[in-house]
Amino acid sequence: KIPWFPKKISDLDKCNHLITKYDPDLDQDHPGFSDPEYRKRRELISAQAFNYKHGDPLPVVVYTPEETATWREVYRTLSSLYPSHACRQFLEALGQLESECLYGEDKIPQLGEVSAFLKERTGFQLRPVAGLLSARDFLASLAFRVFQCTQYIRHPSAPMHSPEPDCCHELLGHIPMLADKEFAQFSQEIGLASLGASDEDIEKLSTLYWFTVEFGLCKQNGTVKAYGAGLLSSYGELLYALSNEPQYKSFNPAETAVQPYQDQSYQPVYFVSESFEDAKHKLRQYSSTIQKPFSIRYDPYTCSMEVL
Ligand code: H2B
Ligand code: FE
Repeated sequence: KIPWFPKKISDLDKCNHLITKYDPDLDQDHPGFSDPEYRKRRELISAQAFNYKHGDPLPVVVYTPEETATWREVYRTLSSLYPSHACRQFLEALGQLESECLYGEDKIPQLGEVSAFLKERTGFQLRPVAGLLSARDFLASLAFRVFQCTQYIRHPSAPMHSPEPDCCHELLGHIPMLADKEFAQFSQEIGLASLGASDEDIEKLSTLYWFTVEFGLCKQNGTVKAYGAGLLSSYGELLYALSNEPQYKSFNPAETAVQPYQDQSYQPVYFVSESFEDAKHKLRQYSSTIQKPFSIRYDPYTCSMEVL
């Protein structure tokens, strides 16, 4: 039996299954667990995401001075590392976002503006999400060039670390990369491969996503740079990944898809791609080995899947 999957972009309204791991209401180790005010704030922002339907304007969050101060600290600290540690595509997009005044340390960018920026460049658009989504739902949205974005910010007691995705991770880690054409295509193809896939294949595609979109490294002019959002939004791990401590392997989907990963500490191994183009070709080859009783094509005119 083929698992249900979205056939048109508005079906993403049904891809809203959250995973409660790292939820500040349930996880005692979350830095916001014993802060009722923080949890109340999170609830308000979550409610906006829960009520969102495809086609609605993206919710605006009026951030407090304290939230903006957290953003400023994260932005400043990470920005100091980007010129030496981030890949060219990331630096280019971040430069554009800054020169268009969408990004800066004094204001947390609003999803609506950022979504319009991406749409012009790669056709990616954003939708708000209340927290960590199931891998199946998260990957399915990528197939439609939709990126699910959290809007709350991490707890002020731990500005340099968040156990779950937050707006610093999405805006600094993911958004600049999604403005690159090759990378956008790579992301969409992981999504397309996931539609109707078995649970085991979803697990493998999640692992691939983890070691590329979240923690990937790539070669550039003979040196290794970061393109993964988990790295580009974590000062500590960005330094670590590009130090001589961790092990490097070259990106090879069949091997990468079964590599055990860490979501509580730094990765034991990082995968290095030759280029996004090369990664995309290898991924395509890998996807064709996933057994499915149908084939699929995305029709960008109607934003729907053609199932053959
Ligand atoms: N949900 C959200 N909201 N953001 C993510 O970055 C994310 C997710 N990543 N769910 C997914 C899971 C990823 O870890 C893979 C696909 O499992
Ligand atoms: Fe992420």
